[in-house]
Amino acid sequence: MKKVAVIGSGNVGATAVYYIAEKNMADVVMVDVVKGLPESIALDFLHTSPLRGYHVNIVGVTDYEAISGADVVVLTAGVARKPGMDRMDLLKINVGIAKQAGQAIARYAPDAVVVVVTNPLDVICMAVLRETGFALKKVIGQAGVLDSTRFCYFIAEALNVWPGDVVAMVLGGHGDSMVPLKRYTSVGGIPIAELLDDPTIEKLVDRTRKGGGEIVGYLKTGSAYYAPGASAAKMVEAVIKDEKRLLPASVYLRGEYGYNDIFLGVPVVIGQGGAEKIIEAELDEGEKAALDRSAAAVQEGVDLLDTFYSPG
Ligand code: A3D
Repeated sequence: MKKVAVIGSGNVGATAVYYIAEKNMADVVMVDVVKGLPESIALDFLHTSPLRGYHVNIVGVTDYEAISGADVVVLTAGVARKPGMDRMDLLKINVGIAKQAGQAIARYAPDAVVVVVTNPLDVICMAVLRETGFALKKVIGQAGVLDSTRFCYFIAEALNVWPGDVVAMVLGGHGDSMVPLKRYTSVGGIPIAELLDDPTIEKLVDRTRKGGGEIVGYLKTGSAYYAPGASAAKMVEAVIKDEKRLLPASVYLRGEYGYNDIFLGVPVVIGQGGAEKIIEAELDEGEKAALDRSAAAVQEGVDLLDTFYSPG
């Protein structure tokens, strides 16, 4: 059995573990700073295994040492976005958490691939990369899988078709500046431009950009976790099973798409090595301009990171 460590046993962390267990993907170690929380959730999952037929081991701990030898580490520890709170407001708190987690990952799970979920996503990826000192392809941010599944769902709803038949690609930073690419979005292989008119597509694009905020608006005291947990689990599965899935994910760019020294959502092939290959899809002028705006928004966060955080 492979081993997955999930740091943060809150809503997203626990939901990711749920999907990992349901698919018998790997043994799981859940870590949290709140004593009793990971222990109780792990036990609850184990009680469920006879009912659901999974046979992975799940333990909950408050000691990072237990992540030793993990093949994949999922970082969900952090503070969730509250209404009125910008993603960047979370930066200071969550960078501190990412720093602690990054040091523990480097120490106890030096061969792991890290799937980052904690917000502000693209900036926390940078903090984790700096703190672990890992190879670039080993730190991958989960955002594009979630943003794409939301776009897919909205398209399926508009067309009244099977959601699994919609394939979408959402690039850029995880925020309002994300770039849903309608040219690379299709239903059963048919480009959406042939199925929906432009104003309708624009409405769905807009709803996708605000997808996280729509849920925060309802929940008031937290943010989405079923789709985020499932998205993280999908990336874990791609690594654990060396699936070579072509998914949008936030990776460190060195010249790809014209950007340097920044994490940004682009199409990548994910396998046991992590983000094994970055795919450079051709973008038209409008798409590139939108991606430029998104990269600039992420860069603002990285600049902020640099003002109060130094690696080491
Ligand atoms: P929540 O339910 O509050 O869980 C966070 C957990 O982290 C809590 O149980 C905390 O006790 C724990 N924690 C805090 N500090 C540490 C630490 N140092 N070590 C270990 N555990 C710690 O939040 P959530 O699960 O809803 O969200 C978790 C993070 O994911 C937040 O930053 C969200 O903004 C982010 N998120 C990102 C996406 C993306 O698509 C990128 C989607 C949804 C949530």
